[in-house]
Formats: sequence, structure tokens, C-alpha cells
Amino acid sequence: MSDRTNEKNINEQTKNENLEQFRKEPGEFITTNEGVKVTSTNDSLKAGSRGPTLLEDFHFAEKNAHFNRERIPERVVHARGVGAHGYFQAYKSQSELTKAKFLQEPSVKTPVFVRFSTVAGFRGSPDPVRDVRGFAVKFYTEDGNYDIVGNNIPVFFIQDAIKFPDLVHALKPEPHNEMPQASTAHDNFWDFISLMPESMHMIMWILSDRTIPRSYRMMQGFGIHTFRFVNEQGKARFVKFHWKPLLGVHSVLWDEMQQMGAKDPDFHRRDLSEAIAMGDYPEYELGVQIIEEEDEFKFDFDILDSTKLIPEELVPVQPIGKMVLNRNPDNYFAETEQVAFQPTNVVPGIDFSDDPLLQGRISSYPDSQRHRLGTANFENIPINKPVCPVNNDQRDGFSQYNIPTSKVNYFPNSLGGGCPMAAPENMGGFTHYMEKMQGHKIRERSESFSDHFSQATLFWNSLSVVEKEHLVKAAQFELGKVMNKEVKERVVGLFNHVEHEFASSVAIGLGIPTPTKEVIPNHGKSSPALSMENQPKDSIKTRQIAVLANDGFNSSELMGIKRVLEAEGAKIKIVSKFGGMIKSADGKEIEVDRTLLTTASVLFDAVYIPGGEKSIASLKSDGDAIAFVNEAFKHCKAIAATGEAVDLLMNPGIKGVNIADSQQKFASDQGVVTSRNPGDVEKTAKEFVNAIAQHRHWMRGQKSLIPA
Ligand code: HDE
Repeated sequence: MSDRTNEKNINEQTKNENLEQFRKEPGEFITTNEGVKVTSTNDSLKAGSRGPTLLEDFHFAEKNAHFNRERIPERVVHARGVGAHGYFQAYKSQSELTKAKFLQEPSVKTPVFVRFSTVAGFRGSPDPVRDVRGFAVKFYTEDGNYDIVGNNIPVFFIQDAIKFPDLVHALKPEPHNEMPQASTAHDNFWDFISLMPESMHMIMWILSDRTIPRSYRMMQGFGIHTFRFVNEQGKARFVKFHWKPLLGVHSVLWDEMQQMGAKDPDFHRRDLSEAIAMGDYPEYELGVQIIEEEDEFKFDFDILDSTKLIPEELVPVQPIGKMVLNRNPDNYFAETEQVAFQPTNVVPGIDFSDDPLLQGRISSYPDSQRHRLGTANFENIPINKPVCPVNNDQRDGFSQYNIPTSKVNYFPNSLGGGCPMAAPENMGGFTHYMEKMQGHKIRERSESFSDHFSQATLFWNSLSVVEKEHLVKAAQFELGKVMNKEVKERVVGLFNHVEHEFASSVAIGLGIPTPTKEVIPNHGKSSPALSMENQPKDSIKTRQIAVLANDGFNSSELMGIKRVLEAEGAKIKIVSKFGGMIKSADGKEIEVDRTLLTTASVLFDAVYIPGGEKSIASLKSDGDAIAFVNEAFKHCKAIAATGEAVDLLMNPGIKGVNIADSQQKFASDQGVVTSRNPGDVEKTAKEFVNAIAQHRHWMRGQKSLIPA
């Protein structure tokens, strides 16, 4: 197999080919790790068939010893994740801003590996939880690996890396009983937060719907810190990174997310890997906010403070390229678990800023990888291996499996012809940006980091009415799980510095005294780009639509609606009482994808019920089917019914939908589309498409009469 690591022309396939030499098909016979064929792996070697096992059984000993070592420490945070391969392509050369090679040539597809994750839960915890999501991207560039290790929220809890261990201790399950799992709704977390006013901006984001995303394919990513771009002429500018998903930014309801966690704990990783397997490749645009060095101090916050964002209205996000995820990993452990992301990984043209949170991360990640992967040679692991040559004299240590052939392992040397030698900048050597430094050695925070509330208020002001309602409820939930009353009161006290009305609403839900007066007057500013409601909603591509049907369904209605939805890129799943095939009234058969027992409405974006007397009669008397529709309604999803199915929606068991008037003119503005007329299928389908594209009909959520 050729060693691609010495090739210069990097393209989308380079990393894949580079991995190919490590892929391993199962051979014909079982062997030991040393390659000796094994006659049986069912019985250990014994003294007589009922006798004790013999020490001599090297196959048994090896098999067990390997098994005993199959776990490595999980990531201390972001333990639960899912990975995908893909490529990145720049829209045009960014040479004006940076000399980073992967941002120069639009025809080049730079291979990438991405890992999405939750933060708090252990490796086996459910995906659907309220949590920040990690959004880590490794670019395998011709100048070495470059990583953007970001989150789906543009700010962070703390300003200085030295507080990170405290933050993580507080947010993880409490140490005495290791509860609760994958949740911050507990005393320790909120106790810490109540004493950390700098976390208030991030807390507003955490309590918003951003932390309950519909899909990894439908959430933004942010580099958070301010970095530097440096061009060929040595000119530097500050830069912030943004990933924007082309499918839009969408979240679900908290009640729904909790149920999803029980019905399918793997929901988000399944959603990602199934989409990729079906050729629906997730795409994200990379955008940058550029700040000239001379503008460093022109904002009313410090651009080195990671608890602040730069509103897009002040500095627009310029799209510079697109990432496409088009291949699932072959093996979870080898790739997704062993991948080692490090903000430390920069390439010429990209550099750090003095953000004290970023500065701390630079040394922390490699240290974490050495521990987790058990060796300083973790870059040898195939998924971490750069696609360009790696040359240095750091040779020995656990699991070195390159074979350095030169006898010279020091620099400077003459015996090895001086190689490998230092690369001057014009030969691609990384030169740290010559930032001018001055200052006293001091443990102190800059005064410019001291406003902890203005941007928290900005975020609140930017949300829609429904988003605000969700946020208040989330705060009532999280703090409602806190046992200590003083902690609750302290947090609400901090909320009162963000927004008086918000703090008062939370207090009412908690049954604690409402703050008596406003502490800081609301500045009234907002940033529309922060609200998910203002994100485009124009497509139903890859949306999962449940079709509820039993024997006797109306085939022309079902097929008519299905055809239109599929033409728009939606995915249809037939959900029925039993598996196998169901037969329409006119004798046509269709295969059932899921039964009411094995799925739930929380795993879908919308529900369609075709008519057909017999099918509807059986659905009407099926509690699971009724609950399916009720739940979809409660979770504000688009619902369509044709023919006799309109009667199903009128069924007294179906709460909410039949709030509509007796003319069966259902609240179509609320995403319920109905038609009894067989000639209307095309029109109904189009209305349904529009209703699904809205993602959710949130206003419906205000009606709380649905028992589901
Ligand atoms: Fe991380 N973080 N972090 N973090 N982080 C880790 O690295 C750390 C921070 C983020 O899919 C760890 O490999 C410190 C901010 C992601 O593999 C560890 C500080 C942001 C991932 C670590 C931060 C992140 C990690 C755990 C404060 C968003 C998962 C094991 C200075 C910009 C990457 C590991 C993946 C993982 C340390 C703060 C994002 C311990 C010290 C801010 C997406 O090294």
C-alpha cells in the first residue's frame, strides 16, 4: 500500500486512502494476536473435560487479557459523541486574510473529520438531553492538522481556563451518589453558577432551545474564542468562526426531548449516520467575522472575553467555504473514540489570541489526549495521522509503530545531513505572530471583563415570545430540581440583573419571593440573528414523516401525498399496528416500516393519516394511535389527514385538533391540514409541505389541554 503521507496533493480522498492501509477485513480463520490459527474458541484447555483450566492455555489467557484492557478513559467532558468524515472547500481564495493553504484554492477539497458531542453525560448517556453540543472539526491540510474545537453556542461559562475544573466538577453528577446523569438540574451546578456571575450570558443560552437541538445536522457551530488570521505579508486580523447548517437551525420541545431520550437514546447519532448513509449529506457553511487590529477596543466588551459574542449586526459573518459530511466511520472506537481534537492544532495563517480561556486550552488538550490514549504517540493512530509528512526526533514511547531508519535522532546534527531541519517561514514553517507584549506578572482579571449582564440581556431581548416562554420554563425546571432554597434565590437574584420580568417569572414557578425591583434597567438592545425563529424555514429535506395506516387504507391518497413529500426530500415511514405488509381498500400492498410498539411520534417531524374506512376505524380504537396523534399535536408538529382520517381528528380522544370548528375547518394556520375531497390530494400535499417547512407551530404549545 502506498504511503500517502508523503504526497503533496491533498484532496478529499487523501485521508480516506491514508486510512485504507489500516482497514482490516476479517480473515478466514481465527488466530491468536501472533497469527497462530486456533482450533476452538468455545472451550478452554482443561485437565479432562470436567477438569480445571490449564495455565498453559495461551489462547484463553490472551483473549481475556485483551478483553480486560478494552476500555480507555472516556473524555472527561464531551464523552458521548458521533463522528463523520467529509470535506471542506473554500468558496474563493482568502489570501487577503490568511495564508492558510486550505483557504486558498476553491478547487481543493480538504478532508475533514467531525465529532459532535454532548458535554455532561458519560459515554453511554442518551443523546437527547438538555446540554451544550460539541462541534469539533479536524481539517487534514497539506500544512498539518488544523482543528476548530467549538460548541453549538457562541459563548462560554467562564472567562479564565483556571476555572474549568471547578465548572466541570460542578456540572457533572454529584460525587457522593453520581446523580443526576447527563443533566445540570442539580444543587452543585446551580450553587456554582449562583456564585459565578460571569456565567450568566451562557446560562441564558443553556436555558434556551439551543441546548435541545432537533439534529446535529440542524445546529450552528462556533469557534467561540477570537483567533487570528495572518496573511502572507504578515498582517494579522482578529477572527471568529461560525458554522451554519444549510438545513436551518431547529430545536424540539423539552417535553419531547425527554421522551426521545427514552424512546431512542441514540437519536442524534442515528439521525446523523442514517442521513449520511442515505446520501443526504449534511452541509455547513463556514463564516468568519473579521476585526481589524486597530478596532480591537472599539466594542463595549472585550473581544478576548469568551463570555461575549460579537453581534452579527455589528460585524457581519462572511461565508468563506462549505463543509460536506459524506462518509460514516468504519469503526466507532478506532475513529470516533480515538480522534484527538486540540485547539492547539493551528497551521501557518491561523494563530491564537490572548483570550485566557483559549490560552488554557492550548496545553490542556494534548495533555488530555496523552492520558486518554495512553501515549505521547497518539498522532500515530490512523484517525489522527496528518496527511502531510511528520518529521522530528520525538521517536520512542508507548506504541510507536513507525520505524525511524536514521541513526541520528537529535538536532543539530551533521551525520544525518542536518535533517530534519528547521523550516524557515517561507518554506512553510509556523511563525508565531509577533504580537507586542507587555505587563506585570499578575493573577488578575482585566477590568474590561467585568460586565457580566449586558449580553445576557441582549440575548433575552432578541428572543421571540415563544422562545422566552421556553426559556422561563427551562429555568423553572432546572432550578425546580434544586433542593437548596438559598441557591435558587441566589440564581434568581442574578437573573434579576439580566431582566426583571424574566427573574420574576422564574421565581413564580419556583414558589420563591419575586425580586422586588429592577437592578439594572434593560438596555433595550437586541440582535435578531440570535433568535432561531429568524432563521430560514424553507425546506422539508430529510424530515421524517410518519404515515399512520392499517389494513384498508386509501391507497391513492397515501401514494399521492407520499409522492409529493418525497419529491421535496422528506422521508416517509409507514407506521402501523403490526409489522409486515398492509393492504389498501383496493388491494394494494405496502410495507410497514415501524409498528406503534417500536416507535413514537417524538421520533418524527410530522404525521399524515390517509383515509380508508377500515384503517380509520381500527386507528380510532387504538390508544397508541390516538396517543401518537395527540403527542404530535402537543409537540406542535404538522399534521395532515385526508378522507375518513378527518373523522379521526374529530374523535373525542384527540384533544387539541378538534378545538377547530364543526365545519372541519381545522386551524390550518396552526399546521393542521385536512381535506375530505379525494380530488384535493395534490393541494393538501402542498399545504402539508408548507406546514412541515415551518418546523413547528409553537403557538399551539400554549394550549395545555393535551394529556399526552
Ligand atoms: Fe473543551 N475539553 N475545554 N471546550 N472541548 C475537551 O478534550 C477544556 C472548552 C470542547 O469531540 C477535553 O479530548 C478546557 C470550550 C469540545 O473529542 C479536555 C477548557 C469549548 C470537546 C477539554 C475547555 C470546548 C472538548 C476532554 C477551558 C468550545 C470534545 C477530552 C479552558 C469552544 C472534542 C478531550 C471531541 C473536549 C478541556 C473549554 C469544546 C479535557 C481546559 C470553551 C467540542 O481536554
